[in-house]
Amino acid sequence: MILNKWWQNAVVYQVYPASYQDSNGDGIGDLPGITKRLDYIKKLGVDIVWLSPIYKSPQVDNGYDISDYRAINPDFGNMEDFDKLLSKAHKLGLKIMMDLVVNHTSDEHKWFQESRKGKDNPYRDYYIWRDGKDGKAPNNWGSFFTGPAWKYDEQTGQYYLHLFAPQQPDLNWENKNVRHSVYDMMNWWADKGVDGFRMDVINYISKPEGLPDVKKAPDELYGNPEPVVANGHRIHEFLQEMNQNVMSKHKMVTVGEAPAVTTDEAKKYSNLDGKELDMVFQFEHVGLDSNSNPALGRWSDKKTSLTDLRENLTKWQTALAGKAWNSLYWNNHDQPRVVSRFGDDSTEEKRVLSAKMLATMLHFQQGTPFVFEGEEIGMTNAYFDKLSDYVDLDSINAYHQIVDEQHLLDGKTMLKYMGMHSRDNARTPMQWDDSNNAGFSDGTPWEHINKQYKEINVKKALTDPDSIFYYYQKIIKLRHELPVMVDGSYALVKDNQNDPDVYAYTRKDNDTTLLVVLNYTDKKLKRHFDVPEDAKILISNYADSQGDTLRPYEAKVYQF
Ligand code: ISL
Ligand code: CA
Repeated sequence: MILNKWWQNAVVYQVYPASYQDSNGDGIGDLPGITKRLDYIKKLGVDIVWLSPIYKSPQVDNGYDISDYRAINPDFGNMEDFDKLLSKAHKLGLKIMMDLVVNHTSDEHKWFQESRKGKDNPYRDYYIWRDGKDGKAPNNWGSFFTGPAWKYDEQTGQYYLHLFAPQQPDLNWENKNVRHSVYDMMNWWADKGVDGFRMDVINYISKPEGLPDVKKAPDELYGNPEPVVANGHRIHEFLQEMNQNVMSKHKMVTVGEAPAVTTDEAKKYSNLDGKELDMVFQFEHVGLDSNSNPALGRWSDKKTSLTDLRENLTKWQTALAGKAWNSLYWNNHDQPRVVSRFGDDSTEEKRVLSAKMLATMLHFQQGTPFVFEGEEIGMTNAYFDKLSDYVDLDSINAYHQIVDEQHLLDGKTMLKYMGMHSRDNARTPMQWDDSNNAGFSDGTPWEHINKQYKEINVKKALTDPDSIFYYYQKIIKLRHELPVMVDGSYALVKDNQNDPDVYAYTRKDNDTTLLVVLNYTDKKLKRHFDVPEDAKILISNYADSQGDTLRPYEAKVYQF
């Protein structure tokens, strides 16, 4: 296996700029705030900081709607603030990974402003315009944020495609000028010194020929275009072209967000030959708790079983081994908090134990781990109880469609599901201390602070040697020091591979074996594993090992 890439033993930390640290009291996190907190990030021990979008944007989708790729959103600061952030990060030995959102732009981007002016405008073909069919949209696709994926534009009497919000028109990647405009912009950032890109829904950029109708489930108002827009027929050609024009010219790391990616596709995207991307974010393990009714999508209160989770993680570990490189993640700005989702936040003790158990499960696998801000202190879901607490357009739209329009669920049930799956769960401001607004801002935060900030915050975590923070710090350090965590082969422990409660796997290279044992439940269990007498416990969330007895959420890693 080829293990010669600088990012293969790296750990990435994701910052959601609006929610990290406000420096000027306007209630919105900003670049000077992040710069101030870089020492904290360094202390955690990570290598790379991924910044969610900081570009100029009307913020309809919190920056995933970009109106100028070469300017900073004024709420976050200016280019000078960015340069300071970058240079301080580099001084500390941290790399900066930018978010690249090029499946779509904002409708306020100058390309779109031009494009909508007329059919013969030079930018017309930068976007996907079509005539209607019998007075209706060109096809039956629905937007991922509810409603149709097409918007009629009176000025020219045509519809444009928007897979996300109407203010996020899709770029037309069939157009060579679009592609090269994107490559130029990427090179511009790389020349400035950024170290990589996380590419938003990058596997959606090649749309199918003819934009055909798609199947629709009985309760669905529109068809889900994902099966035909994900991994489209020209996607590998586009990424290879991007690689030749951009990635091959700089030392950088790339990770592509790739919903609906299979392991076979992932082997092409993130092949070790380096012709396309370095890694992709797959979505299968965070889709196991989706609703069985496609019209309800991810809105459900299903708890993922260990059996399903283990089967899926194992599939990715096995399929990509020696061929491609995995990303490893529980959390990001779109996903609920891991400790509330796969763990247990019902008591303080269980929260801490299960957060560490889940960190162990993920970080000992092969791939590059991603930690989302607040995960390292075990931040929980926000558990908002009224609709007016939510700010994310995706959650609010979904509520209106499912409850008010389609009457598929009553309001109470939908709010319960939102408490478990809304993207707002990840986006509440970072909890720095127990002072007003959790030390995030002197003003009124743009999004409510999680009510638990007095118990769960950075200040408290840093004073407690047994905190989740120090557990993450230790695990990250181990990845840098122990080659087997990076290169070791993964295998399930045979006798235990169908155990509904305990997950046990090994990582092995020529010199070392690690045995990872994880109790996924809050019960005391007995399990026997054969380990040599001189095996040592490398890390555990309990102070001692009781051999075959596994206490609630116990995680331990034997080294021999
Ligand atoms: O958020 C989701 C459900 O958890 C996904 O369907 C999400 O919309 C999808 O993963 C794409 O996400 C990315 O692109 C979106 C943006 O809203 C997300 O924040 C971003 O991560 C459109 O740019
Ligand atoms: Ca601010």
